[in-house]
Amino acid sequence: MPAYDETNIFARILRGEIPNQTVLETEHTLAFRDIAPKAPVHVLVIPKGAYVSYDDFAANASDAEVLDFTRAMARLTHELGVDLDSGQGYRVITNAGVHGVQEVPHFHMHILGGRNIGRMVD
Ligand code: DGP
Repeated sequence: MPAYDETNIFARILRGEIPNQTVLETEHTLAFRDIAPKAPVHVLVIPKGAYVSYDDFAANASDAEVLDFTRAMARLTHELGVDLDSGQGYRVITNAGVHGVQEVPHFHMHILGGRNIGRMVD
């Protein structure tokens, strides 16, 4: 696992050095609007802990962090109005490393919705 880069943009957001449009904050998790939204709903969900990628987070975060993050994701789909009860739906993706074309090396999930996202994987 590459060393965590404390200067990455999401670390700076977590330190309050860069503003963001927060949609949810819990003990271990922050969710905010993507700066370049690809859909009407495009929210990034990040753990507050220093994890580079999904596999880093899933392997090394505490149970409390993983549960908090997972429950925050569920709460967000509901509060953003894209959960299945809304009749809409959504896509969750995470990009990791070179082949995943990860831009920011702090683990994050994208929640995309508000339009038909189309198929990416057949
Ligand atoms: P990726 O690492 O490839 O999953 O993409 C990172 C995403 O982060 C991309 O959709 C744009 C977004 N992003 C980059 N810089 C900022 C920023 O300063 N603020 C916000 N809100 N989003 C950002």
